[in-house]
Amino acid sequence: MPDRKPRVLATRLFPPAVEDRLRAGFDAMLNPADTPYDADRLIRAIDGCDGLMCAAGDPVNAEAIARFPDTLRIIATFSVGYEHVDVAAAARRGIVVTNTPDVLTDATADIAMLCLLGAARRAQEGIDMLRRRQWTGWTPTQLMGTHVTGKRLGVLGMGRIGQAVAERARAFRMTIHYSNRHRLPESAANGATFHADPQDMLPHCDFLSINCPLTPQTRKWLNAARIARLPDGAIVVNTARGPVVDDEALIAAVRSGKLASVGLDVFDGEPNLHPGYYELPNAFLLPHLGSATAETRNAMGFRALDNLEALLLRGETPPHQVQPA
Ligand code: 8YV
Repeated sequence: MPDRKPRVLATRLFPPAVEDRLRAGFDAMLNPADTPYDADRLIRAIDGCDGLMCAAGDPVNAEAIARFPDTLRIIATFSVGYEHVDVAAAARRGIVVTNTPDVLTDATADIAMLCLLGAARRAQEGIDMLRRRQWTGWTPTQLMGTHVTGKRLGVLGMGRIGQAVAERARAFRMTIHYSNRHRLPESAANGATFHADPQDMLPHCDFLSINCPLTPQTRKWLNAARIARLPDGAIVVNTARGPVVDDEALIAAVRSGKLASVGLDVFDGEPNLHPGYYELPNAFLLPHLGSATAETRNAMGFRALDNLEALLLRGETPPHQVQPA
């Protein structure tokens, strides 16, 4: 054990059980008001810290990392996605970066199915009609949506979450197609059809679920040309990262009827999503709820703490270290 508690800056208000454990092991600098940090405030606050516990949206980019104090040894993000952390810049300064894989797979896959069903079954229009007191009664043609059972689902990014989405979709008797950097062994593909080039998968997608990380290669991947390859009336679901889609193209495709709908939990520029989405009555939109269950958020926090404790309290390699691309 070090002779003093290592100091850790927590950028957000984390669940109580997570903060209790953070305080027990570390000299914890908390953010009870949950005011998001901008780069300058982060640089001031992190002075003298050994560890940083951050979250999606925090400015942990190359410029900020270059200004971090020499004392900082680990950046533990409370997320599986880590595009907000410049891992290469951290590595150049000898700072370890960790994430929280696995524990949010099921919660995020559940939200993908909620988005898929919500978009297919016109849930937003139904909810709006009801809550505006405009429902005058059942009619044989009211809010007819898209049938899910037996349809084809294309999964873009068949990692842990993509596979969990496919597993759920099979219970809806959907046929699974997928595209991934690597073909999966059959035990993991479970009968899903592999497309080495994701563009070749698009004509087979009555539903497309985006489950890939945000990288320079996937940024604005779903653009107008690729949307055109989807069957007419297809539905796009995104629970990964907003910037994987080109918002203008997606909104135009829903407006024109090329796409029946979209189910989105993530947005470019969150929380300031493209205003065009608000004008699509049939879009099913959620405010980044993918991992938002009490159990999952605790598990994410504990996983981030496993990483911090391994390095800062025991001098061990953290269990969930990520490497530069
Ligand atoms: C998290 C997520 O809630 O873990 C991720 O990558 O997208 C979310 O579900 C969020 O990023 C917390 O930092």
